[in-house]
Amino acid sequence: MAHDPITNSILTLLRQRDPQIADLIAAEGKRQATTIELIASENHVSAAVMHAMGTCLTNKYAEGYPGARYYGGCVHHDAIETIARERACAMFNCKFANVQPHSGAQANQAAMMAMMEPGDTFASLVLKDGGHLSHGMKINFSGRFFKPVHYPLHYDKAHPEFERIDYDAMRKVCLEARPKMLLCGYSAYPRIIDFAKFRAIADECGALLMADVAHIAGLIVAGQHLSPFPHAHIVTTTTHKTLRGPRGGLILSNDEEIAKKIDKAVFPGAQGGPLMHIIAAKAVAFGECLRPEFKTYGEQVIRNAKALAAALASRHYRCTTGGTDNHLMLVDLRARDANLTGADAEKWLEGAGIVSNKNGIPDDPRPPRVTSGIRLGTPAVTTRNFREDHMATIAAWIDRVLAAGLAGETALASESERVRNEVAALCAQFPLPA
Ligand code: DSN
Repeated sequence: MAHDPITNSILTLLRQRDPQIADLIAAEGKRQATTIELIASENHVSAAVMHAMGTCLTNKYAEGYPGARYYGGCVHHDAIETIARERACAMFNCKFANVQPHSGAQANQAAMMAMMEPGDTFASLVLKDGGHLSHGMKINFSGRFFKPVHYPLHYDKAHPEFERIDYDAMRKVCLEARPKMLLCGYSAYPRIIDFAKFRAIADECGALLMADVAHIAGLIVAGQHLSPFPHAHIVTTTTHKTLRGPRGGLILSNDEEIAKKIDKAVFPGAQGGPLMHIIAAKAVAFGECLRPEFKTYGEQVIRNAKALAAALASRHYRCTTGGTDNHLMLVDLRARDANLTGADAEKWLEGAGIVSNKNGIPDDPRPPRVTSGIRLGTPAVTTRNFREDHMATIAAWIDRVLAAGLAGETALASESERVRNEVAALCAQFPLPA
């Protein structure tokens, strides 16, 4: 049986009907239950969210929006989508929400298609500096159909804001390129985003401000990060990271004209039938986010991240920008040992039951499949009720495994086994949500 109780209950029936898939799901449930999840973009949903996804709502086509569908039989779907929208607006204190995007990338696609014509220019942070695939990579729709210009970080080691956004340089880039949209919000940036500063620059250069808060959305809702409202014209996010909902996207705004354009860009512009079972699960997760205990969760996510960054620093790892203000850190492994790579660290740590992802650091000389860094985040371990003292333990495990990996295969094999057992013993004390 999987150790994950929610998955266990679902599997009872599935095991009779399709044992092959049931066994694989059980194995994944066990993996999640017995390992430490440090991927900054992942989390563990509640039983209520998980159950809402596995319902009869998946059977229904509901193209359109509440009260204006292209199919009959949508009465309950209208009510569910309306609740999801209302809760989304309540979470972010804004007026309009589109809860239909299937993912964050599709939310970004719809937002860009709503406000720009093909060939238009937008400004963003490039992926290798912490941005996102859908913020202008050439191989993505955003780089193929629009023209990205990128603003920099401070790359000068002597600068007090080293590796943080260079707001003055960003202003210059925007004044020169006159982008139609200015994007902020990142996948691997450990510091506070000053949305008011972005808005001032957007206004100065005549751009709309779009904030992709996929990573920090839950921190915003918990009151632990500045809000993008009232500064951003459009806010996009995923719903499965710090928001702790089902995999999906969400677009928010305060302007009725913009909201109408976004609705059209999502459907019929980018998508067909909405995933109503996922929208129901979004509504359930948003309901959870609106409870007082979510504020406590957000506070603890940040406390844990700061504790993990400090514990790693004490072991001679360098977190970019010198630490973190949010849920994630980008660890430059070269400070610990010049031969350490992100690819090796990811693999070695996974062997010891600690799951992370290799990640380029700003100005990384190594290619994306190798990298000099790993990205670590605390949303999932905090859901599991790990606290600051556990972060110190995790940092010690990370160092033991990486030191053993550098020492060679034999040392790695025995240390990995020891750490894996210690990790599993700790995980057993902190079961996944039930
Ligand atoms: N792929 C996500 C992440 O890991 O940050 C961003 O969408």
